[in-house]
Amino acid sequence: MEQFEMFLTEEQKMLKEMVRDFAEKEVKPIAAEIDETERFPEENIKKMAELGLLGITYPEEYGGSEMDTLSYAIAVEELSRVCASTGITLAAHVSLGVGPIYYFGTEEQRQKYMPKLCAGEYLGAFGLTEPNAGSDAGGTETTAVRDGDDWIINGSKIYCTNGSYSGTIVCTAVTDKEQPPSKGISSFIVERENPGFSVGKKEKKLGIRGSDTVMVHFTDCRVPADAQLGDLGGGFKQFLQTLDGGRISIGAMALGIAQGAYETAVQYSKEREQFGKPIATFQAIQHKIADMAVEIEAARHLVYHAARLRDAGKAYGTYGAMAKLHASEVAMRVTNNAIQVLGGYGYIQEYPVERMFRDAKITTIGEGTSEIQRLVIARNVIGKL
Ligand code: COS
Repeated sequence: MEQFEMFLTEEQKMLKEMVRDFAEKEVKPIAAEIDETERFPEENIKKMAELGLLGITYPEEYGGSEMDTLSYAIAVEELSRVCASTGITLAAHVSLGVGPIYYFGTEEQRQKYMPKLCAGEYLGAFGLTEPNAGSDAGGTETTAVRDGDDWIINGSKIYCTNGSYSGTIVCTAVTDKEQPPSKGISSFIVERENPGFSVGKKEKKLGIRGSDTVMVHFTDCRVPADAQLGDLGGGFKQFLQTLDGGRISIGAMALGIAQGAYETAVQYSKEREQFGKPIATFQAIQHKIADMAVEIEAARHLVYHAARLRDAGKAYGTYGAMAKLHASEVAMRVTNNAIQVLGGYGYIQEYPVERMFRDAKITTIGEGTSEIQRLVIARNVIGKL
């Protein structure tokens, strides 16, 4: 059924095979346990670094693997097929933790941080969302005030993925409150050793329970002038650009979750017998499986298309939003139907579909809710009125 593979390059096929192998051997066996115990799988982060996944899209000169966006999407898809917690950990690191440093950093900042981030010595995180600034991320209340050669940051960020384990957190803060958000917010690279930085409450979540989601606090957090990332006042556009790319990886995560649930449902339907024959022989089940297959293929086309647009240097923001919107909603429907195919067995932890159902939900929320994706798409389709 995996006919899309014929359009992958040899390098992309090899990458897919390598990540599938790693996911099956090292990630799948612990997926249920890290969900149950809410344990962050540090051991697998190290292994992903060894496989070159933590710097997958970044140049070799900074320790990266210099692969394309589609390869990255495939890696996140393959991990999420068995464990979405691991998929999102990689996506948050690559797109949100490392991306801003590579795309907006100076050569010195790249040299200082990227090799460590690509090698897994540091995990990367991103601090954007605040208690009062979610979809309206321009409502940022964290501030950064200049003090001699330093910046003093005050505020808190919530839902920070990888926050407890990160070496660096790229955070946004208001540097000029007289300006509108698009000119008054700046970005900073905060290191976990910077005085005044602390990790707060760990969230208890519906899904992706093996991923690390914490509050982080900046209390008179002192960072040097060269921690400022990109132009002063350029933080708002930086994070919108960062999210444009990140949304492709959340689409890939949703796609992987849907694929995993679908495969489980197909296999089960062939093995489970009721009324004297496999339930896969019943049209009621066949139609569910057909719908899942079509929706997953459509989602895959959108996700891969957005990735290919990015790789071709074309505008991809709208397609990234479409890919995330569609794939995340497909993940919800497919995991729901997969549970239905498995019946009572789907509802209990003996099979992975109940975990996948819970994990899917975050993909309709993180890196912009489905409502924000529709807003972004509509603005691009309709244009300014
Ligand atoms: N990339 C770069 N710049 C962008 C951009 C993009 N994708 N989209 C908009 N901009 C620019 C605009 O051109 C505008 O620039 P000027 O002020 O120079 O004209 C500026 O950014 C402000 O844009 P806009 O007026 O459209 O901002 P709004 O506040 O109306 O809306 C939305 C922005 C709602 C789209 C944005 O806040 C958003 O995506 N929110 C969701 C945030 C999110 O995903 N949070 C979850 C984070 S999980 S880590």
